[in-house]
Amino acid sequence: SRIRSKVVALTVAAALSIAGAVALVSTEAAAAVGVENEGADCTVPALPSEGSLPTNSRLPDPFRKLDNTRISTKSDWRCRREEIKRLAERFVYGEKPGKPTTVTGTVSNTSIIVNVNHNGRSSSFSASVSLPSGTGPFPAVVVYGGFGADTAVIRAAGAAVISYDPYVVGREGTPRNNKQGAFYSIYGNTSSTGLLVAWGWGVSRIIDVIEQSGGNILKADATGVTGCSRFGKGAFVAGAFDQRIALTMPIESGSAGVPIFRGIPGEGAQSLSSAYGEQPWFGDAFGSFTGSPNRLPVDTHETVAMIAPRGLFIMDNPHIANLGPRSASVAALGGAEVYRALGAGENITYWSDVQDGTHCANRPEWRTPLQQNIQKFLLKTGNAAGAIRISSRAQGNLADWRDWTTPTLTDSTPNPTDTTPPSTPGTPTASG
Ligand code: MCU
Repeated sequence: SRIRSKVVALTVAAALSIAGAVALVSTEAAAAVGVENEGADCTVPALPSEGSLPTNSRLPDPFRKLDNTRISTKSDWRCRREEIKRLAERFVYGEKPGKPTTVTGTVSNTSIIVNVNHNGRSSSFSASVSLPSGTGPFPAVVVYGGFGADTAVIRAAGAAVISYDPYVVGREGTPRNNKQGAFYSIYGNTSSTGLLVAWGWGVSRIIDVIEQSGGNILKADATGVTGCSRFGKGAFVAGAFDQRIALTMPIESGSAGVPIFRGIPGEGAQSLSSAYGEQPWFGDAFGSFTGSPNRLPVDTHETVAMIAPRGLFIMDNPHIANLGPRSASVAALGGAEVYRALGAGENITYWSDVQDGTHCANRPEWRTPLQQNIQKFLLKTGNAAGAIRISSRAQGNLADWRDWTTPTLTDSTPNPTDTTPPSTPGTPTASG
């Protein structure tokens, strides 16, 4: 009987360790289930041709599908978002290719190395890592370039900082027909994709490497992105095009960033043709629209909406009209309607109520909301409500810009823990 109890004990121990191993495997699987683009499998009707686009001085209705019907459920949003993504790629930013055939690399306490192979071409780049104090694994914020973002507050809040040099992935100062950098080494120097998407592609490949790294140093499901000015444009677009990014934080992004394209001429912000010509930030196709933004079938309130329901903290400067802060507030208010319809109105913050007018200054007003956003979306320890704090110096009015209303989306997504059998079609229900 002593032997027997020992066998039982061993069996229990074995069963426990198998259960433990299974739990470990499924936890790892759960941490790696992030998908860059959840609507990749949606069937999208043919996009309108450039010549057929109507002129519309108001913001396009984010809830109206290409087939001209409006979505009615929250689960309809997934494929409507895909339509917006395709329109934004075709007419504004250029196409973001899917995950390359091979992505490998390493994560250490000090750096991330990314190696990409696709269609017989390869490229590599790296980014440096700076961990917060304490014990990992840590969430991380990818910080574009070296200015504007408050890296001390990010690390003090408990997230690592990944210092990312976007220029190694997409250089500035090149003509559109000879683009350079890791993205263009893979997809060609004449790719019509602009720098903002190329830079975002680099962030996506960093996340691929974090996912594959085993999660001992950095967590794969807790990545944020931020940057100021041209890197605010970049952070905004990166967050829109990768649904694994849990928190997007553009700072003072200006034209080609958050401000609605339709508002820029009236506000006197950097003109669209100036932004288009200054650097290949936009995709090449945007060149046909710099003088006629009213023909665009998408606007940036829908780039905001592509980020919904994920964390979004837009920081803006109301003191510099060149940055288009009024137009940026309209983009935030318009996009926030999609957040609200999805039941996630608390996940978006827009904050331009700041004193110092210096572009990309380190601002005390943003410290608390920055910390709260990191806690809520990256550490997952907080639940602070989002805030819309628009400076009275640069207050846009959404009502002037829309002719659509926000629908009440019914939630048709089945509750996975609900065991009641589905109702038979045609059977009347109590609610009628
Ligand atoms: C606001 O972002 C840009 C702006 O679009 C450019 O015209 C200017 O040259 O640079 C700004 C910037 O990136 O400043 C750091």
